[in-house]
Parts: sequence; structure tokens; C-alpha cells
Amino acid sequence: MSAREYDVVIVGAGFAGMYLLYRVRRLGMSVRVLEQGSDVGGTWYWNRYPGARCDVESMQYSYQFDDDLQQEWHWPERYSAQPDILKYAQHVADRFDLRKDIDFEMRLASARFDEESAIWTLKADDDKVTNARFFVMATGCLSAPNWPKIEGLKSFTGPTYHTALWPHEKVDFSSQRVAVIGTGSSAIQSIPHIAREAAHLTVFQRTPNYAIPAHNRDMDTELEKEIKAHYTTMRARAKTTPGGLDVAYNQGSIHDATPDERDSAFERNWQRGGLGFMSAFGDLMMDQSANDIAAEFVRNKIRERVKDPQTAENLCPRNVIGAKRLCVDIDYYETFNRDNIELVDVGAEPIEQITSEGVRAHGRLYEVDTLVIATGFDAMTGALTRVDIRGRDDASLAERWKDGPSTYLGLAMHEFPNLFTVTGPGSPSVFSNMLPTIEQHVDWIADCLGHAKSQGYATVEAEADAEQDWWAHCQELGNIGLKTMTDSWYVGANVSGKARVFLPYFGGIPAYFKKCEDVVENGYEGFAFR
Ligand code: N01
Repeated sequence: MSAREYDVVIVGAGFAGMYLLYRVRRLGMSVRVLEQGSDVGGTWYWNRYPGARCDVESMQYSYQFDDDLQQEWHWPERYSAQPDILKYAQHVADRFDLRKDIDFEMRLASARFDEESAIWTLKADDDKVTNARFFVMATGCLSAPNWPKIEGLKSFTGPTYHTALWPHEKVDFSSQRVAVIGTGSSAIQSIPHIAREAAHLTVFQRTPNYAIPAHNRDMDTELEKEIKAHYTTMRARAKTTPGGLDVAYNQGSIHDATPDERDSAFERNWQRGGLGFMSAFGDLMMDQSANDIAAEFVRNKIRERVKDPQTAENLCPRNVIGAKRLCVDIDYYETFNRDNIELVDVGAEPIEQITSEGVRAHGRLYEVDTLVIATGFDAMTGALTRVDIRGRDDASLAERWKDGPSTYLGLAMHEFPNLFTVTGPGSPSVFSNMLPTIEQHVDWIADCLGHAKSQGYATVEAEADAEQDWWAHCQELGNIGLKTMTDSWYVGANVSGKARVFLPYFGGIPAYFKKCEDVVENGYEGFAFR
């Protein structure tokens, strides 16, 4: 059977893959998308756990490439729930007739670059082969599930669910004794829902997290009208902020404020809710004593929200606030006031074992009927290194990244010609509003493909020096301030055996976008076209 051939093959039909498909079609290039799931949506296709919701406000977490689309779509809530975001992705697929160019239920297993023909040979799990001139991994930053290394995990006889691989049908927790392992965003969102349904819930917490209330509500239709009337201005303003979010940032130091001014700044952000909490002062992530004040403010809120003082103390994080991505919660702390929930601290003494009947910790067996694993992702690199990608001279990406990744702009790697990554390591990605950042990456890649096509180039490849310089710059920025002082998935610390390297770019959206523009203006500086 001869292989199919396309100018461009995109892996992943999440928001990145969908928009790239739309853009590449307009270049008049043949294109195919390979998608592991049975429909579009990426993150929002897989993460169907109860309570899954975006931590960026709906009016900002949406595409802006098509004004009719952003004008016609109505988000029902301030923060969108997973089913609504999936509906949106499906609407976009219908509106632009995307599905006809997507192979669903096709997982890419390997990709090999042939230097002579300058063609990538992509092999799926079922051995189906697709050839491509250009190949784009649009596989997401938080998409490769991380399973905990706990002895006996497979021996549990009841149902086991990973939050990132949640079943499509509703999971019924009623009259069940449930254990949740993990207290990151996924757990913090799902725990209130599970506790409301289950007979009993045991939460195994290794490290408490800081959660800021979402204050979610129905969409304010007047605000929606106002934003839609000035959408372009709002989107442009968002691009001037470090996180690409239309949120007011105070650049001033907390040390210049009186205690009352500090409290009211934090209280204002607390009442507004969500990820913008750390925008109260400019030095919260730079100076430990500034960070301590913000952290204590949130701890005091936890103490107010949780009735039992010991449970409240156990839920209070002691690490740097903001060094892990903040969580955005709805009733998380109040859930610990219920009488059917128990918090088990496994910080000092890890879970000993999972048995056929439950979870063993502190010498005691917690018997449960259902296990929920909320242990996150092999972030930023996992989706790339889990595919056997071989570039020039059979160079293996996974092997090259054994001691940590390196990329040029989070977009491309030396020795891997014609391969692009969307929001790869070394891009602002997870430090920004992902959807607009995805659009910027896709636009950049599409323009680059158009350039290669119009100039008749067969290959484009990041130059070794450009990659090295960019990666060194990313590491330098990563080491400024307090971000790396806590174990987190930003530094790969959540996956056992993963190299500890700061993965995203922390220079902010304006500097990053400017760099990408400059690269193009300077004749694709740092890229070699042949
Ligand atoms: O994963 P996490 P997540 N024994 O890695 C614990 C995005 N997201 O899926 O901190 C016991 O944050 C681990 O403990 P520790 C968002 O960017 C977005 O919750 O490593 N516990 C931690 O508590 C987020 O940051 C939304 O000590 C173990 C938890 O598991 C990112 O995805 C919603 C353990 C993992 O937390 C990841 O979130 C959800 C063990 N052996 C997620 N191993 C939105 O709102 C791990 N843990 C868009």
C-alpha cells in the first residue's frame, strides 16, 4: 500500500491544530490532521472530569482570527465549563468544515525525516503511513497524562479514572467511597463535585495549592455587548500585558504600600477572583518577603473558609505563591466542611501502596470503591517525546531532550528540519492566555510555510546557534525571581526521572511577540532555508 502524501501534516485537532488547518488550507497546500481522539477539542475533549472549567474568562479564552465567529458566539458563563468549550470547538469545526481533513482515532507513533527527499514519514499506531513535507506537532502543553509511581496502582480492583482521560459517559459516584490522589487544579475543580455525590471522599494531598475563588456567574450580557463592541481594542490591550490577558497589572512594589493599601489591593483582586490575583503588586514573584505577604493573605482566607482549624492548616500551602500555577476554585475549601470528606496528608510520608481494596498510607488501609488519579501531566515535553521523532542523521528528539529540551522560540529545533511545534518548550504558552498565544504561533508557522512555498524552499531548519542562544536566554529568565524555588511541572519536577529544567519562556508576551516579528523582519533570522 503506498503512503499518502501531503505538503503539511498536523498532529492534534485541539485549538492549535484546528486553526493551523484553517490557515494552511488558505496557503493552497495539501494538509491532513492526525488526531488521537474521536473528535476535535484537544484538552477539552480529554479532560471531562466533573467540574472541569477554564481558568481564563470566556470572553478572552476564544479565537479572534474571525470576527464573525467571535461576534456570533455566546458564552453562557464568566468561566466556561468543559462541555461549553468542547461545543465551541465543535462549532468551529462545523463552521469551517474542518473535519473532512482530519483522521480521527489515529495516534502518531513515530516520525522519521529522510534527508535525501526532505520528507517526513509518519507512522500511526496501526502502522498507517502518511508522508509530509512539513510536520507540525500541535499536541498541547498539558496533554500527556502523568501516572503516579505508586506501588500496586494496577492491583486496585475498582474503577480507576485519570482526570485527563475521563470517560465520555457520566461516572456515577453516588453511594461510592472514593479516593482522589492529588490536589492540583484538576483535583481542586473535581473534588467539590465528587464530594457532593459520593458517600465518602478521601483526598490524598502531597502538597497543598493556593486556590483563588472564580466567583463564576452567568455571563453578564451587558458586559458581553460592551466587549463585543470593542473586541479588537480589548484583544490588542491584552497583548501588551505579560500574560496576554486583559487584566490591570500594578507594577509597583508592595513595600511602597501601607498595610491597609496592601490588604485592599489583595482584597480587590480576591473579590474579582481568578488568575489575576498576583497582579496586585509588581514584585510578588521577585522578592520573597513580598511573596510571603501575598501567601499569608491567601492562607488567612483559607482559615476563614475552612471550619476545622487543623484541616485548614493542612490545606494551607507554605511554598512560594505563584511558583506553581494558581488554581481557580469554586467551593473547594468549603467542601472540607462537609462530614463525608477526609483529608489525608501524604506530604511527609508518601502513600505506601495501592491494594486491591484501596490506598494504604500512614500504616492504615483506606478502603474505597473508586480511585480518581489527579496527578497531572508530563507537561510541555511529554506529548513530543512520547512519539519516536527522528530528525537528520536519525537524531532522536527524546534522546536529545534526556537532560532537558531546547528549542528556538518554542517553534523549531536544530536537526529537525520542517518540524514545528505549537507552544513548545521555550514559548510563553502556559504563562499566558493559551488561545491567543496559540493563534500567534499558528500565524507565525503558516507565514513561514507560505514563505518557504513562495520561495521554492524544500526545508527550513532552526540554526544551532540561534537555538542555543534562545534556550540560554529562556533559562536566564527562568532563574530570575522565585519561580523555580518550588517543585512544579514548570520545571519538570512532577514526573519522576524528568530533568529539572525551566520549560516555558518567562519574558512576557510583548517581548516574545516582538522577537518573533523581528526574526521575520530580519529575513527569518536563525532559520536556514534550503
Ligand atoms: O496537575 P498538577 P493538574 N502521591 O500537576 C499530586 C492545567 N489545568 O492536572 O504537588 C500523591 O498541578 C501532586 O502533588 P505535588 C493547569 O495549568 C488547567 O491538577 O507534586 N500526590 C499534585 O497535587 C494546571 O496547573 C485547568 O506534591 C501526587 C497533583 O498530584 C495543570 O493543568 C484545569 C503524586 C498534580 O497536580 C496541571 O493540573 C485543570 C503521588 N505519587 C488543569 N504524584 C483549567 O482551569 C502527583 N501527585 C484550564
